[in-house]
Amino acid sequence: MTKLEIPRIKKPSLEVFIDRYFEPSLPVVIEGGLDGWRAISTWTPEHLADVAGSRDVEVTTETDGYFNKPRMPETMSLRAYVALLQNPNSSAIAYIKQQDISVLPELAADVQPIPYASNTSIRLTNLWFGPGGTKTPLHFDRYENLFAQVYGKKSFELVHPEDLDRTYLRALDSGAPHISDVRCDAVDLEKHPKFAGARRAQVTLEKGEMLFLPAYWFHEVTSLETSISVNTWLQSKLSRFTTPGALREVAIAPFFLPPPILFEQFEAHGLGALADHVELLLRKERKAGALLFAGFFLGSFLAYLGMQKGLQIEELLSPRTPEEDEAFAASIVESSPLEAGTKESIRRWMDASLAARKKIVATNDFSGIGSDEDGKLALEISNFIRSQTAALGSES
Ligand SMILES: O=C(O)CCC(=O)C(=O)O
Repeated sequence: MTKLEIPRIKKPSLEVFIDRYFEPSLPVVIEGGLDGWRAISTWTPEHLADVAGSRDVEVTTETDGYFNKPRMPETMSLRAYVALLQNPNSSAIAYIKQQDISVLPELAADVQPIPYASNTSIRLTNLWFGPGGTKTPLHFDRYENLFAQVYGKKSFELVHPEDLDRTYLRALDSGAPHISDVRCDAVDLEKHPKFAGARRAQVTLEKGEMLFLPAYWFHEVTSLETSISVNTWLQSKLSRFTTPGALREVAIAPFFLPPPILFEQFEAHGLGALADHVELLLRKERKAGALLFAGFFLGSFLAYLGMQKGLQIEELLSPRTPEEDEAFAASIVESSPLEAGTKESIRRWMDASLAARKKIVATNDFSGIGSDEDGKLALEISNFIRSQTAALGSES
């Protein structure tokens, strides 16, 4: 195992935070990061019950505290939850996890402003509140994470995002393909031998500290005592799309993500910038991933053409089999104003990219898949996308 050190720094300026940590995707603990928050001086379990006790929250329960199974949460008042937490006879571990804080306006007001969030868009702010012994399994998220520890302590086990092939993630069609079956605090090397080579870090987050956890870094999170945390997910940077976790998401994403929805970045960065990412992937020798990625943008381009002809987003996103996707794409291409030769190329690219997608979903693996031919096709698609972007630009 390679041990990574996560730096701890005292509140840096926004510029320093962005240049040294946010841009290069490096986790960091910011000491005193939450200094301005009212929550730091007021929040305790009892206080939350006092000010927002009548609000409903979602509570998930696990007998051993390891929250690695899909469970239906139970709805109860925050006051009832705090009573449960303080009942010495409770045997199971009940956790308010990933609770959208906007349903608790009395509390949301105490955690403002979100430090270091001003340069990018906030997706969601969540409350995590539970006893010692909760464990969130090793997984990644697609968003940049500003994780604030308001009360109690939590321990984070981190794994470098490029070590995805050592993390034994669940299958791509499992419904939870971002979750690993490795338990960092009790690694079973018989079952998970490749995890021995993973680059790992351990961080203990204390009250008043904030952890910046870049998108796609793996994390397993354990509460060391009664703990209240608030995390904010930010839209991830486009450059993160070349990490293996992002490719995994592309493999199972709906093919026709229309431009306004495509990670909400399509319009901001333009198709040309996305094409750069195909080239980056090819430089990293991820040929199958590059083909998949390029095919995905081709799908978005076709969605764009479809929307110009009056297709609605629901029609583009309605669940379809890969075969139906192909037929749908063919119909958009057919009725488009593109030249016959271009139409023929698009059909070939769609076939190749859908075949790569099927293969990756079936094997749950990118490594070792991807021929030079895949790389060539990815580049052709990317060049096409670039030329179309230029054409769109000159129209406006
Ligand atoms: O605090 C936890 O239990 C998990 C937090 C987490 O996974 C996250 O913020 O993404």
